[in-house]
Amino acid sequence: MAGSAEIVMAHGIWQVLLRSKTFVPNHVGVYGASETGKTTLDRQLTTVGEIKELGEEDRTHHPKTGLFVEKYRLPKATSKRIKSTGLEKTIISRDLGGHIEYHSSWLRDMIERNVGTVVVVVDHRHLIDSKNVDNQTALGYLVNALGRRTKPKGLSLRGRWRARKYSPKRLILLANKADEWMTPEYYVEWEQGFVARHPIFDVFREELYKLHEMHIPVRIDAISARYGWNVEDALIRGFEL
Ligand SMILES: Nc1nc2c(ncn2[C@@H]2O[C@H](COP(=O)(O)OP(=O)(O)O)[C@@H](O)[C@H]2O)c(=O)[nH]1
Ligand SMILES: [Mg+2]
Repeated sequence: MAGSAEIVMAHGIWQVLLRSKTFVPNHVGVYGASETGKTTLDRQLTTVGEIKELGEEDRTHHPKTGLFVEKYRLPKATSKRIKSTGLEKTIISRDLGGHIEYHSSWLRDMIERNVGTVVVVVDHRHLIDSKNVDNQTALGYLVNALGRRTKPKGLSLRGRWRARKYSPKRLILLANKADEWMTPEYYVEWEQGFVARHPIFDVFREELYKLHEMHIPVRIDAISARYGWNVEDALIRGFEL
């Protein structure tokens, strides 16, 4: 029966395609204000289980390099595999610092690696203290830089060429430390898909609209990097955009 053989063949090819897709490395850039949990997230993706609490000595810093143009030496990007509901992806990311002096290093990282997926990690500090704008500053910087196609200092020749047209394929906004701010009532809403309803996201809406205008799809979700809750699921779902 030729018909069924074709189906078997097609199925085989489909399997191969599916398999190989999981090995295509996706460049992911993880940015956000200091102490939002980027290093914890990086470790969560490389190991499994609860990550120890990180203190001041664990803050991420980069040494200065560059003879003529001052820039920071960025840590090596590492590859991680993430899995969720039968889907598997290989992502490549590196753990950058969140302090303001590193903001332009985020851009440099994004452009040099041609990052397709930008992950912005925020936490609930603006809910605790309404005067704190660390999270808004971080997202605002990125949105502004993407909108203006800001060229960071210290780009390679290739990077400078790419910077003229660079735009990420998607942005995932992750509200971390859900173990601290998520209530049982909100958990129900989150489960039903109404994640965006939580006031933690209110301060970001204007910036998110700007991204929509730039045709960069945005997905928002809640995670707990420290306890590994919803981390891989949120990333994999973000890739659906
Ligand atoms: N409660 C809670 N604390 C977290 C979570 N993720 C990170 N933290 C804590 O937040 C602080 C900053 O984390 P770190 O990963 O160093 O942030 P980074 O500066 O963005 O790299 C540390 O004390 C972490 O233990 C989380 O999911 N829940
Ligand atoms: Mg860090």
